[in-house]
Amino acid sequence: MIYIKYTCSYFFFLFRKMPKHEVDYSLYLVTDSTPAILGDADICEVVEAALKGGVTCVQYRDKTSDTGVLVSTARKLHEVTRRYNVPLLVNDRLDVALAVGCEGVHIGQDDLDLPTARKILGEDAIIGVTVSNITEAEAAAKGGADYLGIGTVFATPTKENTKSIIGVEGLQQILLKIAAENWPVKTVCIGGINASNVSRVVWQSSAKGKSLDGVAVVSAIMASGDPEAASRDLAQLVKSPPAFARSVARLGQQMRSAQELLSLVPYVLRAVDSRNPLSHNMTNLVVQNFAANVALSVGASPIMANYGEEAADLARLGGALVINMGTVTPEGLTNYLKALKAYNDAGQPVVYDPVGAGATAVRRSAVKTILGGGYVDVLKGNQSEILSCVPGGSNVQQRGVDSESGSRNLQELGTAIKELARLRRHVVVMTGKTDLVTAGETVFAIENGHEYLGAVTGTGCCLGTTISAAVAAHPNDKLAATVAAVLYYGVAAELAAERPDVKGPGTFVPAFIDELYNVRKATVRGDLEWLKRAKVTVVS
Ligand code: 3NM
Repeated sequence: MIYIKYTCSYFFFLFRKMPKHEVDYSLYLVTDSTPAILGDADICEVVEAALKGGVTCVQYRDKTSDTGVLVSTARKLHEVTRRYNVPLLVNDRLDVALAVGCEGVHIGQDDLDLPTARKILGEDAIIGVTVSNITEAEAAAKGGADYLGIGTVFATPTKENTKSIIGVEGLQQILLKIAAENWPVKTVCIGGINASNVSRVVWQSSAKGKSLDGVAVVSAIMASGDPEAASRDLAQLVKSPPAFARSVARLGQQMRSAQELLSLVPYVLRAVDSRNPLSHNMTNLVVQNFAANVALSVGASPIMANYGEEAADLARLGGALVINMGTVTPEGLTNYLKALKAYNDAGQPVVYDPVGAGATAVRRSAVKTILGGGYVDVLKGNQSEILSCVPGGSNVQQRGVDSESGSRNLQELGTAIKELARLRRHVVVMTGKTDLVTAGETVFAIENGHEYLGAVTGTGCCLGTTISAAVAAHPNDKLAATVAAVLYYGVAAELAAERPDVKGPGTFVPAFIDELYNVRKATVRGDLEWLKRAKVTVVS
């Protein structure tokens, strides 16, 4: 054993040109020799093209070939990778890595254990470990793994027998733990990563100063007709923030006063009035007409388009998207994801209303799919809906789409939504008797509104439409835009309810639409009398 250890350390020392802590994991290629992925291409040619394009680390993964083939292929691959000064790791097979003298191995949870692998290969070898949860990550990090391959992020046909699909959220939870414990281990993620999602996944998963060191891909390069171009593209994208991140920078990084936000309200309303932004609603069957009329009253241009294929064209028009999953279906979910991606790619805002999020298993799963499938700028819902969006899943059981989750006080709720907003770097609106809004630092409480809002279906959904108009027109300060929208909506409801022609919820609806219109027009004229009703405070 000692003989092997010293021999191997010497071997690794001979061939590796850089210390292992300097390895660049940013674009990590995992090979696949199956006809479904590689086709009839030559693996060494594909890997060389990928290296030319910018791949920084290569793992030779072949689950089926005989040992002789594995060794001869690994040897050829190592000749190639050494010319590019890039490490070659072998999946699972320490014997093959030893025979070839490459830089290390990658082991899965069912492969040889990490302590034994380390004992055999020595300290200089690079050893990476597949992990899919915090327990596995902890064992690998404490056991001296050099990097973790975290996955499976998204379901992928490349590896169908994966243990669990963890999504961006699961990935982020592992990164958060690594940051909290200060483990010095490097990280890459794997599973379904490609040019269309890589920038988003890297950006969305980072938290509390911990970001991925890279991404691992198989099919995005190995199955590409042009592996060099595909690698060049990915190498660029992995280092580029996604389009939507441009306007997120200001969010939640500082304490802000209620007075400051109140002073911005007229600007937000006037911006909506003058820009007449598109409010693209993918909303439920119940509120389509109401939402379109609210959009018109607040000064937006509504389009009720539920077909995802249209979204790329619509996203270019400078508006915002509302995803309201009030009547979710599998087809609807596919359409939401397409639209979400289109608005993210265009850098245009998205408001997500997880209607009934805690009510059924289908809806809980839809929340995960949507929040893992893209970035939402504003998450808006009632208490149970928002608490159901907390990572790890709150066990709030919601009765219908309207029910509240109990009697938590404002401070507790404020803390919960602050955490959520920080984690996802978006605005959170929790509606209730008192509406709460935060971007992760200050929590604003807005007490305006009227009980009739709770007696008419769709008023919550239409608040999403109103927020979409505000964030589309005032995109560089989405917190101020959202607070303005919630306040404006609440005051318009008060004014409507006080009108002599309003006798109850039925007559309230047209009066409310009137008052949304009237308050906007008054604001444009410079009449800010309505703002004196504002009851906006900071939750300490
Ligand atoms: N390991 P693609 S997923 C090799 O979750 C591998 O540990 C995974 O392929 C894990 O980039 C995976 O084509 C396949 O989606 C990734």
